Amino acid sequence: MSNFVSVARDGGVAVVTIDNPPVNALSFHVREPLMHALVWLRDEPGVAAIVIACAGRTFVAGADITEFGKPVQQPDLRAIIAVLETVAKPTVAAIHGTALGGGLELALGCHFRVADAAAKLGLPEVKLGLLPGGGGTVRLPRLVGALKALSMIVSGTPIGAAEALAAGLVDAVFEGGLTAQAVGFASEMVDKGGSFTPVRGRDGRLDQAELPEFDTQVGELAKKARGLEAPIACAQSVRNAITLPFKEALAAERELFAKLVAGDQSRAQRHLFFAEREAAKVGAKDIVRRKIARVGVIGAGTMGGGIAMAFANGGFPVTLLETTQEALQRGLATIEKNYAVSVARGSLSEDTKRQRLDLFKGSTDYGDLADCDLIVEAVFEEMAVKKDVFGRLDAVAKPGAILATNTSYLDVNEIAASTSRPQDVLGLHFFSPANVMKLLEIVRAEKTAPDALATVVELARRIGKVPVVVGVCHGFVGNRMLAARGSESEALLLEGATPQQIDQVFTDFGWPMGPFQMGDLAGLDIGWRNRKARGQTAIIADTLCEQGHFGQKTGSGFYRYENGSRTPAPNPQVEALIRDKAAENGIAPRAIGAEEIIERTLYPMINEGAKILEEKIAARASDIDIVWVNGYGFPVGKGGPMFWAGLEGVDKIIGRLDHWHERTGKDVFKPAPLLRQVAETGAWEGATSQTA
Ligand code: 3H9
Repeated sequence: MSNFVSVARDGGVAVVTIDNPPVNALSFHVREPLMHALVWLRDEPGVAAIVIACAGRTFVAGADITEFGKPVQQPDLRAIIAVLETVAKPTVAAIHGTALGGGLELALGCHFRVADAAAKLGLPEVKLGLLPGGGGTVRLPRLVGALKALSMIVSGTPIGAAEALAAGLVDAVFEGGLTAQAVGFASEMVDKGGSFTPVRGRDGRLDQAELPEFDTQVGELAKKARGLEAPIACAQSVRNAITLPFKEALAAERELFAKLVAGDQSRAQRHLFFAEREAAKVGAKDIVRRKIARVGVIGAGTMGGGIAMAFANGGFPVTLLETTQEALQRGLATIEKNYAVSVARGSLSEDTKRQRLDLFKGSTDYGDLADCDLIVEAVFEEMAVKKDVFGRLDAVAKPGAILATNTSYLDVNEIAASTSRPQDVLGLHFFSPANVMKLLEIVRAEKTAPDALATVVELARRIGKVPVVVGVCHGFVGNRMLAARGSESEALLLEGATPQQIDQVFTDFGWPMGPFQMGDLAGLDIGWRNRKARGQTAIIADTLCEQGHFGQKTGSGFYRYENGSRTPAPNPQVEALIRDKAAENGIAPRAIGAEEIIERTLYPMINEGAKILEEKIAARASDIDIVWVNGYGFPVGKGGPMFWAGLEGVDKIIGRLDHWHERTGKDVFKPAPLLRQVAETGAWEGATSQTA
């Protein structure tokens, strides 16, 4: 029929195969022939049943995301599903790989769904700032009930075939030979005879009595949504499935979808979807990656233990090295405890826990690292200590082993130069807790070999991390911009803002917490130690630390935490301290508004991002967005700092930076030349290449 949709006959059953690599997205060039095929087969008397299957590695993974934001070319997915529902003969979706978004909605247009045992099914549109717009919110509840549909649609997390079978989403699960089994299933249905009710007509599982429970869950959800529109719209649409007739609920879904797809939040989240994939494209496709079979981790403290767990979770055997048996046993015990907590929470089975623990080999002898293909050190953050470790590694590691430093700030070129094999050295900046946090800054040093870099980028994705390659500078991308974001914190306090006021501006913006809550959580002593090492001071934070107030762990910091509570309460002593210090420094407090707080925290951060691009520490503005969304809680609905700068208006940002630069003379406010270029060209990428 076309290159993308073909039809074959197996007896009386017609098999329609979609073949649109890599993920069989429902692009216009698929929809058009698919529609023709369905209309033809519906009306073809010799065809007794229709199976919809896919070639390649997966069933349809959704609508074609690249088409969003452009005029819709008919037939759209809804029209195709409407035609499917006019077919009187049995229709069967044969699902392998993933049936996601519009893919699952297409399958919901069929009378039956059969799945390969390894298949996953879900409606992940919420992660793109959308709701399922092809009838998913009104058809799924008809099969699995409204509460199950709510949880699937609002989380966007796919479920496995067995769960889908138990929930009523699929009708049969097969191991291997899926298309043939689907044809067999369709023939059985033909033999059974009778009429087949489309999903839209099956109201049996919709239960008004579930509404109070449904609304309670939506209430909880609304509290967590942090300004995101899509989860709320998803919930509203599923609710409509219970309260409105099918047609009206479908029309309401369509309206909500149109609104979301045209909005900034979905644009931002779609940007992040492609940015994440772009960031992982490192090195030519034909670069031969090095083989990584065993990983070594040096240091079994919080960071080293977390890194070791991250690799074990990805299925890699890990040699964990410590200086003493005691420290090693302590580290291994913590790892075991962490896995036990996951088992207790129900997120890990006892079997998997045992399998993971079996992957660990503890040692206090550097010689035991000789069979490792990648060795990550997570020792004390001090150049002399790191160099000593790399000297030892140089002596024992096998040729071609990749040697990585987990540093947050140190010069990876200097560390590499302390070995005889700088081409094998790079930085792997994990974020704590390393077994949980997705972001991995991969630091490319001057002499890092392209194949070593490409190997770790691929490896990072295999262990579920989001990798971003960055260059060498103090703090790399994330921590360097964090410093710029915090550079005015103290000044804002002294001039009249309170910690809670600043934090409120951050949480209203969509951050999970503000900078002072964050400081209290991480421990104020960390920043204090860093400042002392660099000869820097911060009037308020230093005083708090001198008085022993390190944040949550001491019961007080910028906030009070009474009786072990983790909820920050305003701290009158801090407010008095701020007033005293302001008076000492001759600063008269004034009212400071939310706008000013944003201008003096987030604008310098964007400016620093522009400098990072100028210096080629990051390859693209979108890489910076990925760092901030995955490592620092920048709100996804705003697409990361550089994307948000576009929404905010780069012209406006420059104007205000100029203003604050004039007023304070501080470098953080001096607009980077690249920022001015972006204001002219309207795009980060074009402006970036001009400075190349
Ligand atoms: C939707 O369906 C809306 C409807 O409800 C309403 C309609 C009216 N479109 O991730 P990978 C590309 S919204 C276009 O690296 P994996 C991707 O960019 C959609 N392109 O592979 C990449 O390109 P490149 C709901 C897509 O094996 C390549 O495919 N569906 C799409 O790690 C490989 O992707 C979703 O949200 C797409 N839909 O993971 C599912 N999907 O090579 C989104 C992928 O040039 N997709 N590409 O960089 C996924 O979650 C993963 O891609 C998947 C495979 C799990 C399928």
